[in-house]
Amino acid sequence: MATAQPHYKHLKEKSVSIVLAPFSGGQGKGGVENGPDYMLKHGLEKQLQELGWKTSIKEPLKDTNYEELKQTATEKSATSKTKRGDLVGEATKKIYNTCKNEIGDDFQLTIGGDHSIAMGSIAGLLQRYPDAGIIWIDAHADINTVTTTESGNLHGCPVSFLMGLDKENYPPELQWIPNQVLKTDKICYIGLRDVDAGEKKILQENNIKAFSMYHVDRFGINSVVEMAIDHVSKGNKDCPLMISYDVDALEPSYVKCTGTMVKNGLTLREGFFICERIAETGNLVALDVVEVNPELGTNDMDILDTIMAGCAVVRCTMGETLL
Ligand SMILES: [Mn+2]
Repeated sequence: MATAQPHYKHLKEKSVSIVLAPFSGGQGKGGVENGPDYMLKHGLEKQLQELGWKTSIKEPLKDTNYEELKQTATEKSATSKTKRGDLVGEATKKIYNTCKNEIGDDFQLTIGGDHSIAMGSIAGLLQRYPDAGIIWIDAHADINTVTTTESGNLHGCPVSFLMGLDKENYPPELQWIPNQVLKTDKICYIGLRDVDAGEKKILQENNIKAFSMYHVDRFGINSVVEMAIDHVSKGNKDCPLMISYDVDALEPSYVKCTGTMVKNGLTLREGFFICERIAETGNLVALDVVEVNPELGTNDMDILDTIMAGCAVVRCTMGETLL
C-alpha cells in the first residue's frame, strides 16, 4: 500500500508560521529556552522549505517588556503556590496573541521552550479552529492543577489551565486563558508513563482519553493512533488536528537532552509514525515541539541526537515520508 502524501486540506497554501517560544519559566532548569535557536541552527527552516513550505518566523517573546519582566520575575506568585506565574502568564499570553492573530491561514508551528507554552499555542489555535482535536504526545499528562501540583512548575499544568479546572485558584496572571477553551473530550494522550496520583484522579473523573505505554504495548502504535484520531475527531472526517509533542515521550536513549526523562518510552520509529500517520489524514493545522534542552547534554553527540529528533518530529508532521 502506497503512503499518501500529506496535503493539509485546511490550508489555502503550503505556508507555515514558525512561532519561536524560547521560554523556560514553566520549570526550573535553564537551557530549554535555547531549543528554538538550536533547531533553527540545525537547518529546520530550510528542511521545511525543501518539503515545499513557504516559511516565516514569528517571535512573540522578543520585546523589551518581556525582557524586563524576566529580570523582575518572582519565584512564586504572591497568591498561588505555582512558581513564576507572572512570567508564565505574560509569556503565554504573548504566544496566545500571536497564534490567535498573526498566523492567518498558515500552519502553526510552535517551537519551545518548556511545555507551559502550549497554554498560549493551543488557546490561540482554538480561537481559529474551535473544533480542533489535540493529540498530546508526552511521558507526562501535564494536567496538574494549582491545587494538585507538588513541584509548582507550570509546565506540568498546561492542560488543566486550558480546560479551566480549578480556575478559582489560578494565579492572576493566568486569568487571561479563555474559560474552558479546551473541552475534556477533545484531547487524547499518547505515551504516558509518569502520571501523578492527583493527575490520575483528574483523568478518571473527567473521562479524559489517554493511551499510556501499556496501551502502546497492548494494541500497537498503529491502533493507538487510529483510536486517538477517532476520539478527538468525534466522527468528523475533516476535523482539524493539532499535535503537542513533548520530546520526553521518546525513549531517553534517543533524547538525552530534556528536563524530565522517563524510561521505557516510545521508540524513535513509533514517535515518528504518530506524526506521519496524523499528517496522512490531511487534517493537521498545528504542531508544538517542546522540552528540547541542549544545555542538559554532557557531550556533543547527545545534544545532536536530541536536536535531530526534534527536527525529525517536525518534518514527519509536515510531510516527510519514507517513500
Ligand atoms: Mn510535557
